[in-house]
Amino acid sequence: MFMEVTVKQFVREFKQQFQSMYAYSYEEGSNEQLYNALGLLVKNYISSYWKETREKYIKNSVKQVYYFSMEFLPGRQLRSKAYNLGLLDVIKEGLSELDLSFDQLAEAEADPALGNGGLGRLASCFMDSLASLGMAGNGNGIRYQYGLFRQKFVDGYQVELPENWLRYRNVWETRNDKSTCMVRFGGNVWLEENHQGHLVPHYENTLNVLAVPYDTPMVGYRNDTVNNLRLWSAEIPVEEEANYHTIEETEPIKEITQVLYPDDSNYEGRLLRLKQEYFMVSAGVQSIIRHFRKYNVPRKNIPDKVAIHINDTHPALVVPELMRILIDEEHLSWEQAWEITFKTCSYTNHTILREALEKWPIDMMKELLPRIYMIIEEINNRFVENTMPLYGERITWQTAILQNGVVNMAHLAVIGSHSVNGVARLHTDILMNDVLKDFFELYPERFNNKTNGITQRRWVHLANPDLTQLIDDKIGENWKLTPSELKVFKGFEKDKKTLNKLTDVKLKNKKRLADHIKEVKGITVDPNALFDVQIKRLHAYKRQHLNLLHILHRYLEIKENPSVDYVPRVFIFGAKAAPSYHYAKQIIKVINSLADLVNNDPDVGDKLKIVFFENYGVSLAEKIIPAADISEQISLASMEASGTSNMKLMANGALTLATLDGANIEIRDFVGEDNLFVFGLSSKEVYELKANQSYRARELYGSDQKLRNVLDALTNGTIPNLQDEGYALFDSLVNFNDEYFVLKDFASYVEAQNKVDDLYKDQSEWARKSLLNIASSAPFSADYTIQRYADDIWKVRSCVVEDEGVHLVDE
Ligand code: 475
Repeated sequence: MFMEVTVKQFVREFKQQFQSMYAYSYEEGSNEQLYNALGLLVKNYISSYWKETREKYIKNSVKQVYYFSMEFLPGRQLRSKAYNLGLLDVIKEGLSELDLSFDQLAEAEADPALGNGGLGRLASCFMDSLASLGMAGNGNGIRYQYGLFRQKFVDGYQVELPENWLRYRNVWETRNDKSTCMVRFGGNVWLEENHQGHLVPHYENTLNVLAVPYDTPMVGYRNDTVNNLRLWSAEIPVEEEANYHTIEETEPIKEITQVLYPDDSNYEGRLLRLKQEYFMVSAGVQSIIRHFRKYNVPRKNIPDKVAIHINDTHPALVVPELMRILIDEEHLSWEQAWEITFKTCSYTNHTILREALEKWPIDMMKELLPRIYMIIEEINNRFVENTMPLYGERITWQTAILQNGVVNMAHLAVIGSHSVNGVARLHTDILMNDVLKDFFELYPERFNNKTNGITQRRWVHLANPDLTQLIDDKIGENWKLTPSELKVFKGFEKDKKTLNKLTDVKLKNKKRLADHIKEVKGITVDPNALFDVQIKRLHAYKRQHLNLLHILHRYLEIKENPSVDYVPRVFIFGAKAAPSYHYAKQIIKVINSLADLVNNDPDVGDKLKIVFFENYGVSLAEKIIPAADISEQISLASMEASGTSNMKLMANGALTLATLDGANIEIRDFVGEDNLFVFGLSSKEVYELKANQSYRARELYGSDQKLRNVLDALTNGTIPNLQDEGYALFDSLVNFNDEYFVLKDFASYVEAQNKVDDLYKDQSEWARKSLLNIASSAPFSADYTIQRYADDIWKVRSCVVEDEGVHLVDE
């Protein structure tokens, strides 16, 4: 069972490693250098397992999953890799013998922000679970040279800076020049019959791009499994270098993998984004097929040996690309190729936001990917031919791939996959009854739910070591391998000593966060105050502005009556706005200006503090989440597909304050109604309100005095240093009828917040509920989620021998 390295051996090897890299003693090394040396040494320890895992998969010819995603958000990797290897303690001890601090070195690692938010982080949790379950799971994505922008606030406004995460090298990746692929764009394509009577495509004037894979090991939790995350980088083909005469001429190639698109909610339809998508898809599919060619797998057996997962529609071109290779290069018939493709592919939808759904102009697709477009057209024609006689005109045209001059990528993904899933029960219901309801009529058997999950290894064991120790002390360590055993912790809900310890752990985490707040924001907060946390992308549907209105309400109440009995609170935000999302940026500005007002008003004191962290991401989340008391999950019901910060916060003992949206509903079901705070419209009510168009935001403004005071404070100069941002909010909420029903939910939100205060006054009752949340969080382990994907969709099994690694008994 994994890595036997003694402290002595580690110390020796670390010194050697450092010296061989930098040619001086580790004592003179900077944190970056020390981190690099340590990282490479750990990677060295990993390498034999990486090799053996690969060989094992090949030898046993096991079925492999390829998770295609435009985004991965792995977070810093040193700690989690060392932990999963079982080496973390040895390394810490060894370093301290050298008078070095592991924590300090670990902070020197760049956090690869190769994703926008939930979808990318989910992909990385899944990679961790696949390896930890001993399943053959590969990631396939893009090695963006620049990750999601680095967010700064200047005078309260968001400013975006480039995220050059590769500046100091990336010790985890291995460039794999043996496995490059060529990806073709544009040019002319025509079909000609060859000697055997096959129609084969001929290409001229294509732009050829070399796809170079960079592989990163994904280490399973103490089970000898190391899987592969393959990220592709675009380069000029060596043999074509002479054709490029100036730096400018190389731009169209280099730009393909230069930067991540920073919008998680709006489909823009830029040509470059389509290039990125096809580049990643084509390189990935080519390298899969090449692998199976090499091992002589009969083509018809591909679905028994490969599952390709399409993470949202961004990689949906997998469908025509796999068809292309099977038909043009493997010379299969259309019918054979289709059977294989459809059985191999599966698709997850992550959002119902209409503006996020990808629809590529046919003209653009035709010009950039002529052969792929021909195939899409043929898929569409056959679909229409088959569907029309059975279901008639309406359904057929509603579900067609080609509609009004665009390629509907969700339709391509559904038609080309044997499985379509949503990411929480409610979300899947909405897909079946609304967003994809015509498809549900055509293919009910394809639809299924897979509620999201998170890896407790990163988000509890490592982010919250004191809580982990407390749980270990009470129920033993089995829960780490069998998450369902966490429920044993419920047995301590009435144990005063345990509850006190739990309160101590939380307070310690809050002190640590308070220090960090002081350091980076210069704000002094009281660790005994209630820490109220909303961390996620900034979007109107997530309703950070509802949170804002409530804070403003409290502020006004305090000003009117300084002795009002509010529990001291620190409102903590972390959120990036898409650079082109003007309204989201205005909300950021208003929150920041309100923070300036509230944090410096002597009448307010500790009753109210607002901390808006800059540059929210995985590393910051790891600091905030263990210190949270309240988890704000306040999206308009029906809008948030699942949420995953809700699960992380719950697992760390925060109490959820939620609308009945996404996975919040399942959280309620597991922890019980009494142990969280629910408010607001239900998704059914939201649908009804929208359908009967009876909502009048202005009437609420007119009739609710408290609400009016708050809304007026946006525009009457109460909040200092605003341009038109307060008016913009007021306008959208009052004059443009409040698209996300913020005003409608305001009263019940305030009421719920008051209940939060009341409960917090009873610290032992609070601790009891917190404990129940922790003990009820196991069902949201990504290990269970992945087991369900494996059983129901991918049909893959664990390759580790019994009694090693993670065990999934009942949930
Ligand atoms: C949902 N990202 C969460 C999470 O399932 C859910 C969209 C377009 C372009 C780039 N990124 C995106 C998303 O749609 C996204 O992150 N969706 C989120 O997926 C995981 O928990 O509710 O909003």
